[in-house]
Amino acid sequence: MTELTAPKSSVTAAQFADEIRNELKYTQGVTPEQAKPADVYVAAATAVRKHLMDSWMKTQQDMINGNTKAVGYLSAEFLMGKQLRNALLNSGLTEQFEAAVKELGFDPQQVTDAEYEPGLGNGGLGRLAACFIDSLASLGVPAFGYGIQYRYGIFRQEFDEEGRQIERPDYWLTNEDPWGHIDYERDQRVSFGGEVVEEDGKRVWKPSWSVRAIPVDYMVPGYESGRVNTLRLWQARSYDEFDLLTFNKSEYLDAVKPQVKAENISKILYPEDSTEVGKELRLEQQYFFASASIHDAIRVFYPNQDKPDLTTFPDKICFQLNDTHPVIGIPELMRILLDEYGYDWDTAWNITTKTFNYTCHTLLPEALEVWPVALISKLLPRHMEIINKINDQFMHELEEMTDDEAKVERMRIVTDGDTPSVRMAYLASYAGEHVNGVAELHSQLLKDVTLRDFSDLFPKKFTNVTNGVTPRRFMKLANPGLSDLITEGLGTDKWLEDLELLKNLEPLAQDDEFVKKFAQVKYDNKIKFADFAKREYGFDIDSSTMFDTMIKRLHEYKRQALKILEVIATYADIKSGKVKIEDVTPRTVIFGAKAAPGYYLAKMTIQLINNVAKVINNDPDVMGKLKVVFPWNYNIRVAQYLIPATELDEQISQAGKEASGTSNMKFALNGALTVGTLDGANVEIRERVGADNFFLFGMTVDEVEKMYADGYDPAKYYEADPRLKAAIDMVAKGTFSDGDEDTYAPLVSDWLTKDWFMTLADFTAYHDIQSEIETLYGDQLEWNRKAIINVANSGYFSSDRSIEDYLERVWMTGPLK
Ligand code: GLS
Repeated sequence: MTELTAPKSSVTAAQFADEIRNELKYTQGVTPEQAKPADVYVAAATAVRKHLMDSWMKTQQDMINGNTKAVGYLSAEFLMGKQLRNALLNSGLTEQFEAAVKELGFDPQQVTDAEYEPGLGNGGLGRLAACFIDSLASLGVPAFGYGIQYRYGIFRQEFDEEGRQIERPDYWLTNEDPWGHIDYERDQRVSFGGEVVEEDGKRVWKPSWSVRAIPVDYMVPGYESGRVNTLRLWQARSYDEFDLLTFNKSEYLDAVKPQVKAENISKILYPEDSTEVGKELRLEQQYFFASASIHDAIRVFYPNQDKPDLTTFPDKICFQLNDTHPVIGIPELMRILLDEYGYDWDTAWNITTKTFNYTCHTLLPEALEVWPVALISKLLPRHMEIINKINDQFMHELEEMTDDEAKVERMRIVTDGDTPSVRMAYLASYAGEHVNGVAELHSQLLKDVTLRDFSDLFPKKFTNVTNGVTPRRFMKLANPGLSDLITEGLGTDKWLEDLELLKNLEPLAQDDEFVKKFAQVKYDNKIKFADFAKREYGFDIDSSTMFDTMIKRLHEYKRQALKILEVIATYADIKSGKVKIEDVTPRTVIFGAKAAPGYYLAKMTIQLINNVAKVINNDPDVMGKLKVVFPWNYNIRVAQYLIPATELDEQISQAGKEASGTSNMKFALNGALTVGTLDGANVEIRERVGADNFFLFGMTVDEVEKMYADGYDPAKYYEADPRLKAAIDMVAKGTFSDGDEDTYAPLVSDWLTKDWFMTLADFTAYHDIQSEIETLYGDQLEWNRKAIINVANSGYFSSDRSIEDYLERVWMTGPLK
């Protein structure tokens, strides 16, 4: 239907087939006849990488020689997804790949399926980092992503017979990783422990152990920009592989202890999302990648210089702290400047405060990291001294600025008390040049509540950058049908670089022919998802039902419980005859969610959803009308099938808890309608697509606050709404646990006595909006018109726009000249 959107590479399909043959022979040592799809995948990936090599090297050269400040995006997570399709798209080799692989006798789908998806992130925060580095490269901005190459990513989720979540290790690196280039020559030493001593009037850190940080480089090709940036992920290795002395004493296991200790640092991604994990190893990880990355930036920008003039450092690069995880980089840069390069405190402070910016990604107080002073002192004693000095300086400044002693006390970076601790968000808010939230509402709440004292005293620091998503992966790759239709409708494919062009689709929402084509694309995507779900999970899904989807980490504040209680109540309505079966809009309710392994209620909710699915899906009374499916191990690949197929998107968190959300943007761009609360970026989506094209329900932030203040009693809501009561009673009485009343007792008790996120209080409103949804769904032309209006007005949510906002409001830099 359309021409290729990627730049045409001059390579022909036949040449590309030869390149693949060559790689098969010289890299894998197999003939095309012996090759498996996985071999062809590795060969194709290696070939694509070679195509990108010149641009990659040139981008690095231009960055070092040029006068454009670079961005270092420091993030503990990069949830990249599969790379091959994206690299092909951005290097203009998609068609050649398809033809070459077929010529070699393989199915392109099987070849791309052979790629194992790395799971180096938990959810939205890690995926955002991946979208941002795609946009930085696409806009031609010189940038590094800096993070950790975890040996094990987020756990692989399975469900057992009882529907419980089982966590299995994710051995992604035991498969070939053709994208990562390990660079032993550009390693860094990262040290820990020991003590600080006074030598010649100077504080000198004598660490007790060190690890070797080895960079693994991933190319990040921009879309149609000719630029290829770098994602540099650090791997921890030991300097002392082996202690021969211990070995010779026959203490074999002890002999490898130092190696194990060092390599543990990059072993595993903490499977937590928006929750505090106060683990020593986690602090080691944070320091490990922050320290290696800062040293690396100095190496890159001051090559072969013993005594570089680091007062120019903030002109070369600025670091974005993606949440509090890399904030230990602040005292680390201070230490490097003071101890390694001999700058005085004021000069070092001046450089440091011009270098860092901080993005906060949460509103949950427990997710703002706080490290005990004792732990930092043990692992990083010199850093603790520096943090104390920063705190003292800050307290002095505050005393000059305000007479409000209580406020000064509240703002301490290093707290007193039983367990003196360092508040990393406060350290970042003081030392960072800018602080931003990730959606309008979130940034406002940061200023009004979470970081209020800071915003009062340093109002200029605070800004907002609303999140975004890359249209390349989440539209072009995930939804080729819609992409082609958009290109046809707009008469150009430039929208992939300038997503606001989607606005021009709006008039087409009144063109019935276009609306029907749009509906057909959606239907095709539903069939594609149903096929995928059958193939991979064995689910039977009826593509003529409404696809109603909730995908996100399982967390109480996100309120999967609200959705499943509504499903149960609907089931009860049908069973009791209260609702006539012929009046029910057939729905397939689809969940995707991992729960943190230690999060008891979240895991119980997963179990409940699975067992509700079991009961409902096997009940002939509701067959064809209501179905629940829960594909396990939700990841980016599943998302790329599911989002384009979804008609109704659930964004139903308690108002004031979801910082932004980014799946809401992906859904709107792929033509789903949202049912949601006024939370995170939902607010901005609704503003843009229009109140008539968004199903709003539930309490606002102010109403929630008032209810907390007045005292919230969930039992009142249980008593007041018979549907809610019936649903909870079914759970309590064992309908979904073979009659056992204990299975979900903790969940039921939490709902009835605590319900911190007010699921029960919003239940009735949530149900009421469902009838509106069903009425509209009954008129498919109208429904799809509204879906098109959603697509047309969501161009703002491109991560290209987010990056442009960062360039203007935070980084003060731009594309390479
Ligand atoms: C998160 C927030 O919970 C999301 O609302 C947000 O969209 C995302 C990216 O800004 O960051 N914070 C977090 O710790 N995990 C997230 O997904």
